[in-house]
Amino acid sequence: MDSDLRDRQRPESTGAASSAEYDALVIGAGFAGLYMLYRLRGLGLSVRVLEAASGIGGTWYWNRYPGARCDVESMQYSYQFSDELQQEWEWTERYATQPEILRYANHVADRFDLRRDIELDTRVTVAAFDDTTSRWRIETEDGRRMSAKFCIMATGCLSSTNTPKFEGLERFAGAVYHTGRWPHEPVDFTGKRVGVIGTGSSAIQAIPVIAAQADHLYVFQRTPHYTVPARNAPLTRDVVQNIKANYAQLRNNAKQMFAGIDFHLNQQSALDASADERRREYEARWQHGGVTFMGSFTDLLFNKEANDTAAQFVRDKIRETVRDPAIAAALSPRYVIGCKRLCVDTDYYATYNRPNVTLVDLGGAPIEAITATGVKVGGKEYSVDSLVLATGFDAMTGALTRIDIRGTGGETLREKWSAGPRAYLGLMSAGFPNLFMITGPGSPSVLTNMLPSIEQHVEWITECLAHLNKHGIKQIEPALDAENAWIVHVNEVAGTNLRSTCSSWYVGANVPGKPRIFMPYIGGFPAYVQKCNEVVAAGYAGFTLS
Ligand code: NA7
Repeated sequence: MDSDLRDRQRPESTGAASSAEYDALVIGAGFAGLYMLYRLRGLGLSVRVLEAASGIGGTWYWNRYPGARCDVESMQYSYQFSDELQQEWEWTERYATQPEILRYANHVADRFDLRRDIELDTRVTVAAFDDTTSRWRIETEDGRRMSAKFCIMATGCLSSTNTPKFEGLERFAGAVYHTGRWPHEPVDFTGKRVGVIGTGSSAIQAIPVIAAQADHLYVFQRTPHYTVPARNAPLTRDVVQNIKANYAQLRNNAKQMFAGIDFHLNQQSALDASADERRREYEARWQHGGVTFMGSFTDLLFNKEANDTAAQFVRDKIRETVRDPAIAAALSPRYVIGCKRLCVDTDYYATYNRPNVTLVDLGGAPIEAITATGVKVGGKEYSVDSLVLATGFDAMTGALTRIDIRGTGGETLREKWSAGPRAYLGLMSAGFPNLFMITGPGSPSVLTNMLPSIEQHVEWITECLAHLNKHGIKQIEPALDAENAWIVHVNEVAGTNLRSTCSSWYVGANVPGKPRIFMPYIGGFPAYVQKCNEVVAAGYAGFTLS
């Protein structure tokens, strides 16, 4: 490629000085950043990936809390861009643990020789578009500067942690951990009284493991979450070989599915089934394990009455599992199942039968204070030696708005998004030319298997840059009316789905003061991909190319 795209080409892999100029800078070396680097190299561009962490892997680098594993099955939560890669890598369990996923990310980096263009320990603080040069100027926390024609945010949807401003937290004398920033050294809770704040997906994975080790575990629950058993197990050779023999078929089937995951979706309405049929279907899915429980019937996320039948099934399971009826009742959610992301667990509810576990139900009230020695709730202090904040993330927007991103005329992304994220297709935002987001707000992202969604975005961006190059186009950004129309559509579709009806991180409700907007696109992976392809086929409809 000898063209405009390479107008600041540097020799590759020089361990380049940080004041350097590149064709493209990619922020983040998780699954999105790694694949983006691979594809940009394929275009012949000079690329640098900037990563705040001391290692690659993104969310899987940080989230190393006890019990951390993916809730999408490992054979599907993996790249498909290279058949050699998917044939040679051996997943060992139905749901991969965090260490195994991190090993996989590192294997990919080595296999495709990616490390030489990744700068670790490099936190980006500023990304500013220079109107005169049409280039992105990047500043890092340690004061380095670099620039690029294209800036690609591979910053992740669940990477900016949410630490609530608990009164007195800084006074706590013991150790404080956040599940999303877990230390690399082993943490030993043996003989300790531990407090876990939060009962989302991270907590639900960590609680059974911590309970087995700690002297006593107090769980501070603001809202109960629904969770279904994972039924995790080692993958047998036969299962792996069967999948590998038909991998392309599996991947294609997955792409036709709403969530980008291949599974059997029952096309029947829950309300057309008899009570017995419903129970059999829910029981079979409960025994099978995993999030595909929500595929028991076709209307669980569209019809409240249908949803109630699944929610009641899970509440019955909680009552059967948890011996103390008062604890079972406190653990039983009353809102729409699947509204907050459905969790997947190993022995979560049964953990509350242990004599060393206490559920402290906040009943929707805030934690009063953290003292030097414990957690104060309703006037009572629970003494703990260690605190685990399983309080989640400033999801989807946090990693972007924490960077001072400035577009044309100096407009900041933070200001532009102050009433909620605004992006066309979740890929670009008007006023920020040549700045791309991978799985940004307004794309299916967190509602899907992240790996195929990441690959689809990376491939779309790659094709787009190749198009710009071929036609000598210097700049691309969304037209404001197309962006506005997409946001209207994102909101309209959200309104048809029960997922928009509760206080979840999908709507930003977990972060005080965050505008309440359903952020991901809930129209499904196939419809979204079709829209992206149509936009390209129509000559990048809705984008301004100059
Ligand atoms: P989540 O799902 O956002 O869970 C966070 C939990 O922390 C949740 O139970 C919250 O209660 C609770 N929380 C948050 N702030 C507070 C305060 N101020 N006081 C008490 N409790 C609080 O984060 P996870 O890390 O578990 O999972 C995130 C995603 O990662 C998950 O969906 C998977 O996709 C992977 P709330 O429900 O808001 O009342």
